[in-house]
Amino acid sequence: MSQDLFIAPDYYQIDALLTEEHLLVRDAARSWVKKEVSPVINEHAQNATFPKYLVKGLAEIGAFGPYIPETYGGAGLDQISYGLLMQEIERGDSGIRSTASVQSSLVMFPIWKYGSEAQREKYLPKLASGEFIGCFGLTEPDHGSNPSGMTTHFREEGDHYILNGAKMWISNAPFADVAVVWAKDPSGRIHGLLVDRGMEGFETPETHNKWSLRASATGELLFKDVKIPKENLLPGRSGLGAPLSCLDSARYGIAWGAIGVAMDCYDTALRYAKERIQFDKPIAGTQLQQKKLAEMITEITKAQLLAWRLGVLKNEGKASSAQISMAKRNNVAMAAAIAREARQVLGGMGITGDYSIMRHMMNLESVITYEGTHDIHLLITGMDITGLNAFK
Ligand code: TGC
Ligand code: FAD
Repeated sequence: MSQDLFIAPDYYQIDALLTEEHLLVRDAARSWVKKEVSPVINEHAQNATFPKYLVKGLAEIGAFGPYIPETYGGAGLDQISYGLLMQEIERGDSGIRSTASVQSSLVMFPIWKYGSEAQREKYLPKLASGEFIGCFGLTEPDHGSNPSGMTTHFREEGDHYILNGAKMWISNAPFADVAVVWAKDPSGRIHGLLVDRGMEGFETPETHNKWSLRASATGELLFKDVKIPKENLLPGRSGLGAPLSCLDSARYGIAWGAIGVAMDCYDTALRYAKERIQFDKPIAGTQLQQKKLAEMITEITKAQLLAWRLGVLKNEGKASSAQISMAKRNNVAMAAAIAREARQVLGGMGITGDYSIMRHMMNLESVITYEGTHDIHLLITGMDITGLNAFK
């Protein structure tokens, strides 16, 4: 990939709304991405390999459990710092951000919120340091948007539970040390179980042949009569609301992450348009390219303000699930539209791995689908404003 010359746009001086701590956290992540992610990411995406050696650095910048208390190894930061971290990491690559958001919001968060003290002490410090990698198993082959229909189930047998079923499309699955798995008890109630790698009957085959999120490892979780010690059940909450509350946290992070992608695409397109000469002048001097660039910075600015305000509400404990859905949906669609326009600004060069845009564009096809599809988030907003459920 060509040298990472990224300069972050801040058209409405949003930096002035951030604290010194926010800026420190963000700038450290920004430098780390420039130094460690940008030089290697194209090769990993081309080869469909996850750069596992980046895990240590992710832990060092506080990307694993940013808002988990320091007593459990987390960074003890607020929600805006968490968002800024996701923004910077996703500016590098959505797949790397996936690893961080799964680890933080979908693995550490449920263990912290719904786990026993023994589970917190056993898992959280190792997850925070990157010694352990986790994954989150909700989606099944026949139940994606509708996880309440899941068929993965467990029953009691002596001092153990016996778990059977299958999960699909699971980020980090092929190498995760621990999986947070959502399964039904005999009464049909959903619970979270901690399934450790190496448990007999538990397999994690990798999913190949992806055109998107290629630098992230995706896999299945297969359970055949897996014996789960009773102390591995998350005791603090059951029902679908438990996994959905984890999704709220991850979706919030994605709302920020998508801004990182959009900023990267805009910045690349702006620089290219100023340098590329056609018809004896920079293409940035043409009205058509200015329209693209002006619309990009307008949409980025709107998304930045949405994310920042959501962060404030989240810090105050006032952000609703529906508000999070709106921001995830809007910001990912915004980034996808910008990636597509920015790719065109670069002409033929835009399709090469010398620039990040096409990789971002392909990654966003996953981001717009996972953590609730674009349609599902619209229906959540629709239900919130009308009080009427259009899912079923
Ligand atoms: P519904 O009847 O509406 O709700 C069931 C219970 O859950 C509560 N609830 C929530 N709680 C917390 N946070 C939320 N966002 C919640 N939404 C609903 C609700 O109050 C109710 O509680 P209770 O106590 O009354 O039982 O459930 P439903 O079956 O009608 O489904 C609603 C729907 C469609 C919105 C939900 O199923 C949904 O969000 N579907 C999308 C599935 C999804 O997002 N899957 C993501 C899988 S994980 C993933 O993609 C990780 S990718 C990670 C990466 O690599 O970055
Ligand atoms: P479906 O639910 O089958 O949806 C297909 C289409 O139908 C979509 O366009 C959808 O919007 C639409 N649709 C569905 N229901 C309705 C409705 N009621 N009204 C109108 N339209 C509707 N899951 C995990 O549990 N953990 C992970 O770590 C994880 N990582 C992922 C990584 C990647 C790369 C990908 C691609 C997915 C990942 N997922 C993960 C799964 C992801 O959350 C699901 O793909 C997503 O929730 C959609 O489910 P589905 O693919 O089964 O699509």
